[in-house]
Amino acid sequence: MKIVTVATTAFAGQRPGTSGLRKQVGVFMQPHYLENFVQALFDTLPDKAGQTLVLGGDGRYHNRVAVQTILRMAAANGYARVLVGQGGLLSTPALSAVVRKLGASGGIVLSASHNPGGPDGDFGIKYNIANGGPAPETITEAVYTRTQGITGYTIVEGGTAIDLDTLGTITLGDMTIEVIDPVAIHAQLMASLFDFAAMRAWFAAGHRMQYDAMCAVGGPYAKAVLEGRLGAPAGTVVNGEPLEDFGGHHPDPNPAHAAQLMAAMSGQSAPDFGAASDGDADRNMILGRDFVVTPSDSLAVLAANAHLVPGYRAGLTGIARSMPTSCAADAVAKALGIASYETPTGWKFFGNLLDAGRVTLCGEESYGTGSDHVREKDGLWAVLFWLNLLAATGQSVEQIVRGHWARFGRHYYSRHDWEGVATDRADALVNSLRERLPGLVGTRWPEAGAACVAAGVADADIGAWQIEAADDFAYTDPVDGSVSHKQGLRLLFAGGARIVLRLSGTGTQGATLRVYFERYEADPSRHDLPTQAALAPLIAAAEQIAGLCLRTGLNGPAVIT
Ligand code: G16
Repeated sequence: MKIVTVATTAFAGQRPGTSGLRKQVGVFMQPHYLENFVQALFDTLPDKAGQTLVLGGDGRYHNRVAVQTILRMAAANGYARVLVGQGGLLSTPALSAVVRKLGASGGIVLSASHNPGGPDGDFGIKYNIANGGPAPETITEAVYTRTQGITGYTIVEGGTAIDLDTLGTITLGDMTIEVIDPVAIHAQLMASLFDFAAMRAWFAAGHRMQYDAMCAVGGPYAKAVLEGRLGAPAGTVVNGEPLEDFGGHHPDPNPAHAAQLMAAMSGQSAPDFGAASDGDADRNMILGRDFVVTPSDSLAVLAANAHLVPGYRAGLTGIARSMPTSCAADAVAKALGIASYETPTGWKFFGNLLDAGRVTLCGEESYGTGSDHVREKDGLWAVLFWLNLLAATGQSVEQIVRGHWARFGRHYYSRHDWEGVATDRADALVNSLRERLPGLVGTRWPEAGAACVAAGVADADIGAWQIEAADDFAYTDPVDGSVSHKQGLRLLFAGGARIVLRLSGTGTQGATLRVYFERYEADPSRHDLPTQAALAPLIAAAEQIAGLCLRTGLNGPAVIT
């Protein structure tokens, strides 16, 4: 084995965002680009002697090349052992599970999550620490700082390609590479949490399900459990083969991008239960027949019914949600008499709360739900949790959600994504609004009242649509005291309605402005409003207050979920 040091120069912009470093494939394929980032990461971590690293990705274009490179760099940087998913594949939740189960010092996930793949798509890299969760900002910032001063990286030179497809052990110099089957490890973890016998009976009774894996890494995991262990008919999992370009699909499980599943779940002959996961299988979407469950409601429903699931029968310690996620889960926490936490966007902010045992369930509006079984959100886990509830209650998805609303009230919720905004325009919009926040407190928004009337929403005078508080969300981690500023602009109306604006940290082209709307409705006779109509007052107020069309130069949001 010959270790060489290759001279390099720094690339600008290697700062990780909400979830690792994400760029277009062409950027990652530049000579030294990936190597610089990996070397900066290895330089930032303590001594690698005797340490185990877990490595794998969602199989998107460039995954195999990147895995080969990182293996040769890990050997040159002194790792004792690397565990690689077979074929170089690992879902994000499976990586978290493997890091925790096998005592690794950390893991590298190669993924750009729900972003499209292929030669013209996106690529990404993220480091997870020994608890199995995304590295905190202290580490990602240190890595970024190191990338800006890097002058060389070390790597094992040449040699033949390492066989990633055959389970077993290979040596690379002093380092051992173990090609593992993460699907079996994850399936075993799921079996330890859920009532597989009841779920098998649900399928045996003739209930049907469609799981859309979106040609991404989640297919084999879903097939192994649903069609393998639970006896669902073959074909329950569609788009189940991971492809480098996700079959040309946008592997983002929401009603806009999972159009095939939405169509399949419509009509009297549709399956009882529909679900999808994203590129790296950590996101989930839950559907009933002609019925969409919002991610915020999903978290609340899981929390309220956790006692029906073996792994959570002992009760929950607390629930955490990201700030833009609806307050539906808070209502459940209050009813259960347990703590609720509001964190910034990004799964990394849940890690300390989970490690400290303060929360059992976490969730985000961005189709992420998870628990303390790993330190990532987990798409298949959320789907199986729902399946367990269907089997335990005998109810449909819609019945469960409507029952939940009747008990806790309904939190109408929507996110509008303004995509491809020029970065300077997006920054100017957010900065201008931030400066005007103090002056907005106490103001009334007659446009909101007018929008109520136009949308046929009767309560035109709800709190007279007055802004009670407005701020830029800051978070102090209750476990380690670290503070994160500028996490989203909040306009809080009397009566609990909210508008939140923030810039996405996961895009790769221009800026994406996310505008979140939430409004609480206690009255069950008003739980059937079309969501956009129910939120029309807030949507009108946001346009008036922030000047969205004018300042972005766009006619409207590209995606509404
Ligand atoms: C990542 C993070 C999530 C976050 C989401 C959206 O998910 O892990 O915590 O909610 O991005 O972030 P943003 O609004 O900044 O784009 P994923 O599934 O993309 O890894």
